Amino acid sequence: MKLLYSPASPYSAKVRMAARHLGIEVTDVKTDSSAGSPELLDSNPLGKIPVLIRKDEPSIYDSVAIMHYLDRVSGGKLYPKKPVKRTEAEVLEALCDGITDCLLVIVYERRMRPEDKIHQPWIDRQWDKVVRGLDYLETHLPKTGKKLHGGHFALAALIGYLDLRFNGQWAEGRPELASWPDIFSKRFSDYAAMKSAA
Ligand SMILES: N[C@@H](CCC(=O)N[C@@H](CS)C(=O)NCC(=O)O)C(=O)O
Repeated sequence: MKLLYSPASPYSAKVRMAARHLGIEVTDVKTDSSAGSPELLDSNPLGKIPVLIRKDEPSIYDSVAIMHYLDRVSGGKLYPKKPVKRTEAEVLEALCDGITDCLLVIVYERRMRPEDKIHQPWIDRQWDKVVRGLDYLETHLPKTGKKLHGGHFALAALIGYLDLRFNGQWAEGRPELASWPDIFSKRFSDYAAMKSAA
């Protein structure tokens, strides 16, 4: 299987870490989503990464569908079995991915628009969501024992992206969240190498 990804992409980091954790072999193919390569557009009409390309079978996107596929391939090792715990893990992933969505909206607003067209109230609205989400996480961190699940990888991907693009803007006043990567790294030693990077 091939994974179209980019080193900075937080959703790519989430699925790459999950695949590594599960021991599922995936060949990473660096892909610039803004270049709109035929391989990307043929495998995902949305032109977004990550995309998992399988031999003679349809490609899989988005990152949540890839996570659920990895869960099935691994025989159910990526999400808890008990329904209540599973829902908790899925909602944690949704929250972390949702915060990441807001961060990307901010990054794209600044990157894609000419300076005089950047709409600060829109950025502020997204940042308010980020602040509420991070404050919630500060007091509702998941138990991080031996068994990692999709929610942990989404949280790790989010923090990696915050460090990459919003360094110095999120950790202050959130000591639990800021130190969570140390706990996570003890359970997943490849974190430093696999989180979002420039
Ligand atoms: N909901 C999607 C979001 C994927 C996404 O937005 N990926 C970004 C890179 S991190 C992308 O490909 N952006 C290019 C674009 O939107 O055209 C997922 O979870 O996979």
